[in-house]
Amino acid sequence: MKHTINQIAATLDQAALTAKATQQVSSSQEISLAESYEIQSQSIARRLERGESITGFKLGFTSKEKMVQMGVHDIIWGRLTDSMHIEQNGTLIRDQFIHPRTEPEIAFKIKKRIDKIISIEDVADYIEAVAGALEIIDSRYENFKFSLEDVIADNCSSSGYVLGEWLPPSTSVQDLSISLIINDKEVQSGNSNAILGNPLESLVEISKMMVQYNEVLEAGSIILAGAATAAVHIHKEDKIEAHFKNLGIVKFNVS
Ligand code: OOG
Ligand code: MG
Repeated sequence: MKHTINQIAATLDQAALTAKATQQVSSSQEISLAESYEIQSQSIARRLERGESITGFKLGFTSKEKMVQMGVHDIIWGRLTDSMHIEQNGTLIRDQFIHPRTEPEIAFKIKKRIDKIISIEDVADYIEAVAGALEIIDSRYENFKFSLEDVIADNCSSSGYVLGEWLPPSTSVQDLSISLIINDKEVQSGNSNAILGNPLESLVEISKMMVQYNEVLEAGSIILAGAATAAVHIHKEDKIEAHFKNLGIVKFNVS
């Protein structure tokens, strides 16, 4: 049976809320790209009705490493809310997630409203601060498997984020070594230029997508540029760290 946009949004929201995986939408019906973003919007609206607020946006599949890991090859965007924020050195409760993974990210804080397409030359005018970050992704689909439309509908697996210290916008985010360390062992390493050749390009890309989907980036919004490495599963009692050249260390623990 074909489900409505509203029903699919409710199912995905419930899957996140109860930490129980659901079937891929694409296993039972076809949805268009526009419909998948509409499902995302409606499922996030349910969070907003429960009192959450939007803190920013994330990009996905901005690096070859992530495209190869997940088999999806288009840039996508999702929404971040305040309830997804985990304090630096804070604790993530494993049982509130289905099959969580983490990945190092670069974060930007937006200085002034972006409501048009910006070019790489203009990007610096819009950045208030930069930071290292860790994203927690937790696909609401069984086996962490999805099509492009599935993952967009599922808010691009967004589940949590930890921010490092905010640094001045003059801090270079290009050509930075990045290392993901779990329980004192390096499990992934990469370079920030894996993100679109230059992580600043993520702001150009998000500005294009915001215009396309009639959204705006308000001053103070957080943007996650997308991971430069594959994501790694996390488990109870894990101690997670990301080390970035120039941006310092970002950490959280799992209980
Ligand atoms: C989708 C989210 C992709 C990234 O940084 O590329 C993403 C997923 O991998 O589940 O967050
Ligand atoms: Mg990510």
